[in-house]
Amino acid sequence: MTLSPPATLPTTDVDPFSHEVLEDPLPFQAALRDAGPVVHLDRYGVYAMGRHEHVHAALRNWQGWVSGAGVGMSNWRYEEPWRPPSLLLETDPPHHDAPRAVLEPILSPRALRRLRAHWFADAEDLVDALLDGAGESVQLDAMSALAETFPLRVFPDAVGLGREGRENLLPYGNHLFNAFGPDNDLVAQGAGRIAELSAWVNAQCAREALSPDGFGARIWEASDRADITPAQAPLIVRSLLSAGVDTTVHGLGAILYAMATHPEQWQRLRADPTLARIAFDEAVRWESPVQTFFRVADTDTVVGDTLVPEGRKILMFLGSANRDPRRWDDPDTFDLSRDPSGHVGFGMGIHQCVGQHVARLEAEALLAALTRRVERIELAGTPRRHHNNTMRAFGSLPVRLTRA
Ligand code: OVM
Repeated sequence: MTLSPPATLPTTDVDPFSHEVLEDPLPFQAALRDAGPVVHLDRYGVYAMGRHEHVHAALRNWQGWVSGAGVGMSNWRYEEPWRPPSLLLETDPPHHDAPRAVLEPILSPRALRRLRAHWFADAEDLVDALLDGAGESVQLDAMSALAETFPLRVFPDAVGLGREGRENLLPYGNHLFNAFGPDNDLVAQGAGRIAELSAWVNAQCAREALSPDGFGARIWEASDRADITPAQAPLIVRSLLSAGVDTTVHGLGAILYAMATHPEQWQRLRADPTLARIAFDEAVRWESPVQTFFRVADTDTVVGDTLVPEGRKILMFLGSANRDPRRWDDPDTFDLSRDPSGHVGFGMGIHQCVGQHVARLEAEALLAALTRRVERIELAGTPRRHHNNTMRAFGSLPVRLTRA
């Protein structure tokens, strides 16, 4: 028996990284899913997957869909990476496994227990300060006042960073996530400062730059045990600074937007704050702060009736899989009654977000403080999207908080 050649290859000339699609990616993603399991993006000469079934399976198949040639559009078989590759995100087994095994216990729920009480208290202080002196209600930008402020208050301290230069973290991450996409205007916007920002980030990864009690120091201790080499340690610290800030900012933005637009779900959460974890995962499914990552076909691979040739890039639409009506009832509805597990907003398989417990703890702490003190959270203006080649994000989220 022979494999039949590809019978169909649906194509599109729509640019998923255009400002029009970044402003509202849902119509494009619906068309992508309906076109078939694999679609060719003519504009870039890459393939794409948008259905949950196929994205989920491909993310679990690390042998067939590899990360070592980069998980952005640039194919490192032919192009130089713009920075030294991540030892976690942009590698395959066996190289991937030691860094992953070192980082996983450092960010495990058990290891985070010592941070829990501090982070809950920090969230209460932040929310108190916002409501303090205000009357019955206060109007603010939930992105700058909450979604950015809270992670920047707790996460750099937990890593063990010094106090200088923390304002570099968000612009560095924003450019990094743009750089996974095509070389478009968004990448050009960040290019001017990236040398300076990278130099700062790289300097913070040195052992001497890190406090002795943070995640960074734990990574360096793994090199003392020879679980990783001393050359690997700073790159693993860099992963924390790369993946740990913008993602949680926009994850918190997602849950705050969900709550501001679903008052009945907010009351449900206030009545039962133990729903905070489900609420955050449902927000990650619904908004998918990380929208996409690429893989490369390790060998000629047939998906559905389409052949993806060996060595070619394929774009996994996490956000589309998380809104696929073939997998989810009423996928566009934000609903605390659903079981969001199985969403691919944190990825899936061996690369699945190693920091997800950190993100969940941040969300839990902030939601606990807000549910206790805030009776109503409502939009007080039109939210403004922030366009990024990889992230679904808000630039501003005007809300009114009414005291409990
Ligand atoms: C890394 C890295 C950077 C960006 C994202 C990411 C979502 C990882 O440097 O390891 O995972």
